Amino acid sequence: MRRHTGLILALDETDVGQAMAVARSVHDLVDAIKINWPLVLAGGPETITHLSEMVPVICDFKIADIPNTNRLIVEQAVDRGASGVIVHGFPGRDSIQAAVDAANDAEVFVVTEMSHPGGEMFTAPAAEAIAMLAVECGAKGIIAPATRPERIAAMRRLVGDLLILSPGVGAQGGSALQALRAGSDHVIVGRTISGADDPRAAAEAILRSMSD
Ligand code: NUP
Repeated sequence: MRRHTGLILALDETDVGQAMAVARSVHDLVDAIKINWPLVLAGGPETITHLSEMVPVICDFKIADIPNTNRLIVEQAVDRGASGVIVHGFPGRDSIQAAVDAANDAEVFVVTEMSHPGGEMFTAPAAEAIAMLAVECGAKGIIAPATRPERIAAMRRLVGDLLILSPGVGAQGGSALQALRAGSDHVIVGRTISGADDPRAAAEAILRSMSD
């Protein structure tokens, strides 16, 4: 994924026509579109392929299984056109390594600490160890919470030049600018764009806020 604007759209829609309309309206403003189970379950795995013809697609399947199953999931996502996948870090070194090895040229991003309040229960205490595993396994980057910019800064000190992608902007209360200032490379924004009456105008407003 090239950094063009620093913005990634999270397309959490189950109306496939609406999802494609939002994607078409903002694809030139974003570095990638991140899709998750709701859209893939609604539209089928071919949704990955259709979107990937327009823009780089990151499959946020939060893959969290034994190494062999991780490998199979990553291979399917990449074969269908994903340029990146998101995996959980808590299943441990061998599971992360299997995903990185299966991805070949596609990029693997490892969830460290989740952005929602519950993320403080189990993911936050393990985040530093997971971030180090992401580095050691050769992942392209990590996911760290825009809702807690001080945690982005802490992760940045550990992961060097790995990419940091930060969800939690807007609907979850985080600020894109604060996430970038704390060390994020890309912010991930979903409902604030996809739920807006004018998604393109909403994306442009976030981009303006990022360049303040
Ligand atoms: O810790 C995480 N928090 C999070 O919100 C890890 C994620 N991958 N996400 C995803 O980012 C979440 O599944 C959703 O797709 C997106 C945030 O969307 P929104 O809160 O901006 O609508």
